[in-house]
Amino acid sequence: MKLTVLTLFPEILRGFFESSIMAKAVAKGILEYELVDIRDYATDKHRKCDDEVFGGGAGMLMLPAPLGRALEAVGAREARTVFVTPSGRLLNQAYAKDLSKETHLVLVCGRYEGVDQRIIDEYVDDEVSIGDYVLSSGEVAALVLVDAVYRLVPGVISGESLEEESFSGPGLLEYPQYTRPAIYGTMKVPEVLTSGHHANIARWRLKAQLKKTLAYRPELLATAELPEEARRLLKEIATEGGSDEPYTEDPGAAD
Ligand code: 6GU
Repeated sequence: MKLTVLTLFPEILRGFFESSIMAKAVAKGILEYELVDIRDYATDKHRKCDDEVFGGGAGMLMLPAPLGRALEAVGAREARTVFVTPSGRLLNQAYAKDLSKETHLVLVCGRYEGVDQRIIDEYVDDEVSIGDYVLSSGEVAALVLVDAVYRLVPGVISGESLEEESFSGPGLLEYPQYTRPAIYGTMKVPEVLTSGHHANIARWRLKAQLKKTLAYRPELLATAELPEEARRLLKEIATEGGSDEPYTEDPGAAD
């Protein structure tokens, strides 16, 4: 996959693209990237890239001409082109998976109040937001999108790590995990996890996933593909009584 990011602040992105997993994927030839400074496509001596909004309103818009030239130069018409903006569709795992199948993905980072609509009409396939909150920097949102997408490109990370994580599998949040030491200060690792009893461990983990999902993301339970065992565990959790407290896992609850 080739990733092209158009931005007024390439230096915000550079460190991420040069960091470990990304750099390995690039070295392996799985990924290729280019960071394009939109300002390099401005033609006046001030390299102006923004102007006031027709019709009035606060803030500045990105000018169509420099951005249009940048998009032409990177071959955006032949690529999947995504504008990163708080007024786009919400990013989720399925959409990231979809983008990970592209051979050339072009991301446009918005700054100021946004970009001239004619650029969106002419070049942009999708407008994507990373969540219902406002960031001052579209580059930060673009990095989130890049990270969600590139790691799903085959060969970037191991398939096993991909399969076990939240939002693949049955659609539950991940269970808590522990490593050495088994006793840290006064806190003990749930005994079942050191028992070597694989069926009990699997049941404890599923129950912990259900509890955590109930506490933080109950709406996921409506669409999760749950094994039969999960239905029984949900009833068990219900009889144990709910709590309004922040999520805590009772060690050994499924013993
Ligand atoms: Cl894509 N950009 C900005 N500036 N803020 C956001 C966003 C994007 N997604 C959520 N908030």
